[in-house]
Amino acid sequence: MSINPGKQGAGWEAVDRYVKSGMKLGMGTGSTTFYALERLGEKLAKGELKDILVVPTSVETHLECQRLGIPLTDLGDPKIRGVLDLAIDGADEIDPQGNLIKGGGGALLQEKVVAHSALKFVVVADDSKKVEHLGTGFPLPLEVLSFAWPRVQKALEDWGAELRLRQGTGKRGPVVTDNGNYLMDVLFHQPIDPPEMESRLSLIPGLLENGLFTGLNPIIILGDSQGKVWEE
Ligand code: A5P
Repeated sequence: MSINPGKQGAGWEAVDRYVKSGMKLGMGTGSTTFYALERLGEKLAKGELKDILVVPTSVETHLECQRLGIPLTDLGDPKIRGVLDLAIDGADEIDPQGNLIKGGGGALLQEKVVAHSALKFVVVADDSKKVEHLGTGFPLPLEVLSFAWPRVQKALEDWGAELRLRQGTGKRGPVVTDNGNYLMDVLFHQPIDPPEMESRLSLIPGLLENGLFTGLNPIIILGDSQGKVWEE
């Protein structure tokens, strides 16, 4: 696999700057987070970090942690009780206010639970993820109860949005998430107000989660194609 210097730089920097021994971490899903996992695994193996516990946000992240020898647990662990010291995750779009679109990898539901469980949230990305407005470029992912998707489609089309049910590759038919639900991707055609849209979407029955992450005040670490890394 070829290395992406921007993603690698951002992922490594998040671990080097923010992860301390003894922390309970939430780890997201995606190629940039996987560079952070790589760094975490390396530092644990060398003994530079100790007593780390990780709550993964997807089956893929769970498996990657197992492969790297990173200790895993879940939010119900008595040592955690729903509160993490830090979560590190990628993003599909980042606006100037620090609002995010996430869910390109289909893990948005667990990612949002983990981000909201963390005392500090660090977003890692290459600089191509920065946009002026969310929602008109990268389609907004939704996790939807399979029974409810036609109803969700109608509700969003009535708002003038364009939706599609995400289709699998490697299996015909819709993608089924780690939680057994469907994914829909929405284009709004016009800039949206992210906090307002996140709230409005949460009122639609059967729409289990949307990929807008607002109000979290994340630390954003970006990297570019030359491997230069900076915090926004
Ligand atoms: C996973 O569902 C997403 O939220 C990812 O965090 C997002 O797609 C970023 O992925 P990359 O780091 O692979 O760009």
